[in-house]
Amino acid sequence: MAGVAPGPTLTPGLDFSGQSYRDLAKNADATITRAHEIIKEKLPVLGQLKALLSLTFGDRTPVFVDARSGEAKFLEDCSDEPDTKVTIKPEYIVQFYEGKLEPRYGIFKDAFFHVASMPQGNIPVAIKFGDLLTPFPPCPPKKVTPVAFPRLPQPTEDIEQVKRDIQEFGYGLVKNALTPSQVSILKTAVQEQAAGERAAGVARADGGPNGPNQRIWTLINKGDEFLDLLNHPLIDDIVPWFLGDHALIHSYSANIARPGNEPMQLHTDQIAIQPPIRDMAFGLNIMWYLEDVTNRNGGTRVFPSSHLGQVAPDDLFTVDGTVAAEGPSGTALVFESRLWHATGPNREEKGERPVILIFFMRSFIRQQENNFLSLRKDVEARLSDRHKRLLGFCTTGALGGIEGEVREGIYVSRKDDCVGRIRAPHEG
Ligand SMILES: O=C(O)CCC(=O)C(=O)O
Ligand SMILES: [Fe+2]
Repeated sequence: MAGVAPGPTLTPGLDFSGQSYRDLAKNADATITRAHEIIKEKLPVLGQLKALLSLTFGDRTPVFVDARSGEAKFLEDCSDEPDTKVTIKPEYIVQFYEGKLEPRYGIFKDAFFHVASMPQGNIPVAIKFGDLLTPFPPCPPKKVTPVAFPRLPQPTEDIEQVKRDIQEFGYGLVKNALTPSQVSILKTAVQEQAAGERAAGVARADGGPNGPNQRIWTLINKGDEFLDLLNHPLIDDIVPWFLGDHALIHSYSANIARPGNEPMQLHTDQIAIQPPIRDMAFGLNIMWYLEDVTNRNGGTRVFPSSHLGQVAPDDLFTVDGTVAAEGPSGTALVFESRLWHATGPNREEKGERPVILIFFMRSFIRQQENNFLSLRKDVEARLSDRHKRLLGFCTTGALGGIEGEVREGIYVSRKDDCVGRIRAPHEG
């Protein structure tokens, strides 16, 4: 358990604090030394950075990769102002090198919680640095032009065409997945919930410093409309086809993109999968359009066909070269989890782009939203077997049982009397 100290000893005699396999302080030094060695080994390719980069490991003074001209140099000291400053755990450098960590995830994941570790200056240089350390550096996705993509997916009611589009482009659009009256019911539910959460001070905002966008998480708890949407036959048609049996809801949210937002950081929905396996898709997102979704009002920006191969953008903070997945209200955008995409910028003066996202992952992946802990008891009492399966309250393939249950298809719920400590004298 990297970085988590042992808890207090509860049982006299079972204190392991005197035993150790490594000296943690020495280990940290050894990792930094290894990171330095890796960087030195990679200097011939790091020349491509064409920049001065500083690297700070924990509380150490920074070291530098000077790639401003010719072959890069490793410097312990440099008085010039770096183009890019990166604060990073040395083990990430080792993991990049071993192909165990995707550089985009590695470079930004800690910054999510500790702003101080956000790279500063020219951020694409930071990403490129990580890529150049990896065994298989990715290629940038193809930019959308009429020559590069003479055809792109269009909304269609032909589900077989949608499946072909998902395979070829990483996404497809199901036209009229919702009727106008279904759209109206769901849109009212989303908009009223959004207003309610704002009024109650529990709203989740993003999309730039002013947070114009609003995300409504854990829709399972937030109204019968959202329980009903899980009965949609598109789910039956497309999710098992793509993810095999027993896929689970990874997250169930609504996202409202409002004017003045900044586009989301480009990402794939499986960037947290480590090691970064890209020859398999782990998830599938179904996004239900509750409004006409356009290039101007925040339509999801995608790099078509970027789900295939070692592909990743150099710059996560521009949507140049992407295309918006446009469709009339009632459309369902179905996209697989390796596709590079982002919520688009809403450049309208007024109006909003509300959508619902049901994100499914294969049955063995830990869910983004912890349904077991977040599901309201009153909602749980009303769930159908189908809901329970989708949320992970049913055993599949020996997973998800309680008290050793491995039979297939057993519904489980929290038991307040699981077998605990019962000791009897041992005979024989
Ligand atoms: O709202 C959107 O357009 C996309 C949201 C998204 O990418 C996500 O939830 O992962
Ligand atoms: Fe996403």
